[in-house]
Amino acid sequence: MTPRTRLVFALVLSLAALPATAATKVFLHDALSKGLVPGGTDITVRQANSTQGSAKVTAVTDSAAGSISGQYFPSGTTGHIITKASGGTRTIWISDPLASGVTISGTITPNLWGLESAAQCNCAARYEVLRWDVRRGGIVSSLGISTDDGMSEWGTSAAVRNSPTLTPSSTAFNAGDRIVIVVYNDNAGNQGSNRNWTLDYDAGTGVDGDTYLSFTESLSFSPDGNNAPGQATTSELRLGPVLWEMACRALLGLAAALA
Ligand SMILES: [Ca+2]
Ligand SMILES: [Ca+2]
Repeated sequence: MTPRTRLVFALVLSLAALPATAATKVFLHDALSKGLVPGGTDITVRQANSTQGSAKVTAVTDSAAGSISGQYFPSGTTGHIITKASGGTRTIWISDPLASGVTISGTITPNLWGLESAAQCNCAARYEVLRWDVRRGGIVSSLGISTDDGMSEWGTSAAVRNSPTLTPSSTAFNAGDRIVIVVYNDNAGNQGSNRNWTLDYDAGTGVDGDTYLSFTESLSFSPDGNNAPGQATTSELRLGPVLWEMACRALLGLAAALA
């Protein structure tokens, strides 16, 4: 064996020794997240993690007539971000803090359960995945949003939708970062007015409401809690320049003494 062949052989062996990555289901729950997401109280932030739910709950979103596009976070346009109740508060999901750093780049597959109030609703959904940065204490980037008009219309009986999948922009998450999941209303054809559709979530395995996004990567989460960086108080902000000036003067004095 040449040294080069040995090197290739060793590389192949070391790659084979790496632990296999297992897909992770990130379930949507009804409980509110304990994490702080700046942006006011007009968006309810619910918990997401890899723990299976047990009892179905619902989020009901009113239809908006016509074609819906350009959904984005944190859109306040009626008929974009889904609501917990008809005409109610927008709701999104944020995961518990990631226990360790991970780069998310593999296919994200939805498993969303839902139904529409009437066939004339012509209602469907889109979803977006974003990164919440523990160092910044806020959402810093989007990994991508599922295709516009990409999901087939909900039926009037609850059923699951497993497409479209999302190919995320490869994004490095640090330990403590969180995965944000936003579900949007979308049209399937011309959305009819005065209808609504329901997302079922937080249920047990394989039943109506077993709603999650499946990530290619192996993800593990720390217990939830507010891990955002502390905010500087007004007095600290005022004291900052004074302390800086004192430090500069001390250094200048030291330099003068040493000269
Ligand atoms: Ca659309
Ligand atoms: Ca229809």
